[in-house]
Amino acid sequence: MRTVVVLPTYNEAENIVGFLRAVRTAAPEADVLVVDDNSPDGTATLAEGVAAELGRIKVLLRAGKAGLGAAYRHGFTTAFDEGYDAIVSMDSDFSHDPAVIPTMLQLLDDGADAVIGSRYVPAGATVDWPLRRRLLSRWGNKYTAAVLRLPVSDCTSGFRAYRASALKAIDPASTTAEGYAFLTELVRKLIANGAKIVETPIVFRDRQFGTSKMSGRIIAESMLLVTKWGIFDRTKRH
Ligand SMILES: Nc1nc2c(ncn2[C@@H]2O[C@H](COP(=O)(O)OP(=O)(O)O)[C@@H](O)[C@H]2O)c(=O)[nH]1
Ligand SMILES: [Mg+2]
Repeated sequence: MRTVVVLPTYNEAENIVGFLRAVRTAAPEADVLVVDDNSPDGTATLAEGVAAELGRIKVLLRAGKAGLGAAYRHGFTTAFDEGYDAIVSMDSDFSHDPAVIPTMLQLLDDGADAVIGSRYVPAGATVDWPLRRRLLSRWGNKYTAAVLRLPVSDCTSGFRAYRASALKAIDPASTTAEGYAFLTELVRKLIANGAKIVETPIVFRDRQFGTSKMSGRIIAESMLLVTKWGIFDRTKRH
């Protein structure tokens, strides 16, 4: 399977160099696509430097910060154009361990259409996160799964592997969410389309360097959209 790892970055100057090396070590066969929203801290330039050294790393430079959803929409469209068979998505701040990538690709090989690295299945965990974020993520996910009736325990995990054809089939460019809700929006569309989703445990570690881009606005968008989709699904059924 020709594989690309899509890495959205915004102000990850302290992480990106080491992270790109870690990805190459863990998944040497995979190409990498960095999607940077013109980070003022020079993340893209640093990524270009590693790209020149290691090869098979591309940096997609976008005009400005437009959110995780928009960055992934752009990255996935590029990955489709370049004909990859498998697309891995993950954060660029070491919260997601690149060592799990081969397991995810194996699960795709075994027949999954999408593999979600889950904090909320047995052996999954979140460490170092403040209690506030742990609760928000855990209960946000419980709410999401209940309201949307999704058989997935971690809809907002950004660490995933997709069979490119299954992802293309739901047309990610047609999604609208800006923040984490984008991840839920994809799960919802994949399941509606009959995709086989498998969860594999991951241990999510809080970043050691740089800062989170999570905001009250992103949380509000997520809750609002999940509620809206839930109401929409119910009125459609009746
Ligand atoms: N390109 C791009 N990347 C983003 C944006 N917001 C967050 N990211 C990246 O998405 C990943 C997850 O974001 P992060 O702030 O660590 O979220 P948290 O782990 O939930 O606190 C990191 O690699 C960020 O650099 C954005 O607006 N544009
Ligand atoms: Mg993070």
